[in-house]
Amino acid sequence: MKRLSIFTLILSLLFTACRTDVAPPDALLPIPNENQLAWQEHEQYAFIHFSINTFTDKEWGYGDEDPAIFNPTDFNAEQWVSVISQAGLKGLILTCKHHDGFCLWQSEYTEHSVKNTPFRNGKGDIVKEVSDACRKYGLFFGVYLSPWDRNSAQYASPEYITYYRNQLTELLTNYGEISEVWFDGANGGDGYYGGAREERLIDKQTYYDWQNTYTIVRRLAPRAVMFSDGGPDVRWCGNESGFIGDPNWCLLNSDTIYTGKPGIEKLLNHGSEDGTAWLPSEVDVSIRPWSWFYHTEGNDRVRTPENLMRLYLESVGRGANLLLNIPPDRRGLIHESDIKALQGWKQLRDSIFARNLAAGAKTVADTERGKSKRYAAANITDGNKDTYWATDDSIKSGSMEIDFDKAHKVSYILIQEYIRLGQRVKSFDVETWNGEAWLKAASGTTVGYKRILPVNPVETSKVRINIKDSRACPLISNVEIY
Ligand code: FUL
Repeated sequence: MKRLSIFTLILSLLFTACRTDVAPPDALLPIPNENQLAWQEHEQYAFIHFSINTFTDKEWGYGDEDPAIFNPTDFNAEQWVSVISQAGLKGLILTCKHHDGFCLWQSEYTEHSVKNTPFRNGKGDIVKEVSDACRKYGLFFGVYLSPWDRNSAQYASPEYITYYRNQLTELLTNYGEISEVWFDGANGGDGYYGGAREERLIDKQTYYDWQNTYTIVRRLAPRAVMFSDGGPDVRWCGNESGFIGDPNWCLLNSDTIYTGKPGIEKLLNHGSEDGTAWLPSEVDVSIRPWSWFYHTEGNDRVRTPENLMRLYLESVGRGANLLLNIPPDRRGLIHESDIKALQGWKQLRDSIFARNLAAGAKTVADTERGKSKRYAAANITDGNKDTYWATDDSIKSGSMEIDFDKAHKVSYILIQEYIRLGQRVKSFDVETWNGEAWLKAASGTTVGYKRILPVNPVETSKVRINIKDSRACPLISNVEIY
């Protein structure tokens, strides 16, 4: 009898130690949908500004440009896509129509397009060649269709909205899967407008009737995310200089936000902790500072690999995605200076992130949800994004210690939250072990999908991550140390 009860006690202790039946935390609303989750994993990708402006040296065409000047004699979509793919970028968004109204495809609804150019004797279709090349190289493809059209005689009238939707429909039906649709916030002003040459202002809040346009996108491209200043799926970061704020909440109260609303830059840059919509941010910035289109004089002002690395850390490294603009030149090729910068940046990333010291390291935490193995600290170093460390519902802080045994130089700490159940962490810090004591190495506010913190390079064998405050019990799915 006595032996039996000791046996039962040991069994029950063992059972408690390896419990796997503890219920997962409830989702903390708002949470991302599947499209937003897939989008977040794209992390960095290319923006391509290529159009009539490439041939006029302008940034914003007036809309009266003669299509005949569009003549990229060496155009090669595969060159673009292979350069982009070798730089480790996951996809490409193309300016199918910029503000000047010139279309890179054979739109049925206008003559202001590649139809009337010497390019491929007027039979060419840049959208087709680029989207085909993307598929061949395994990149996703997205479209930019400027809502503002300085060529169209109909702009500012209700008929233009039909025109815009017809063009969007062409792009979403004829070019395979579209992963992102980009709605620009620059709208209304002077232009050619079919010869009227006047100023046309629109009511940014009502003119486009965006909700009905969104419905078209949902129907024709069900897996695409839509970007604009305030979503509906991805929000602007509030600047064109290449950084998202710290904190960066993927949450926003988007009801009162509309594209082009003045004074919302700071809000977009940080999001809001109490936001009711899941609206992650995309950082759009050009590899050629201050120009979206190619200009010869920009050839020696392309960003350096180190500068691109900074952009990366201040976007992807703060839980946003990076949309890096790379404008092809008049030949129709990505210029050698941009290629060099992209290659240098890729090499930098490869050397920094070459060896993850946390992979398989001994990992413990001071608290684990229900003392269950299912939420153990080891989940943050197991390389599986679907497992995570969690605390009990009532606990909003906790420390994870990662011991990689031998001392190594540590320069970067990468942390990821399990955002499927909502963004939680509000504040954290990182310490390194000097053999006798823990020394603070860095601190931050939000984590979100991904946080990469540079630390002053230090020799250490152990790193401790302290979650200091969280909107609800913190859920950490991955930690990497470089
Ligand atoms: C802005 C536009 O006006 C620029 O020309 C560029 O396309 C940039 C990405 O968005 O609003």
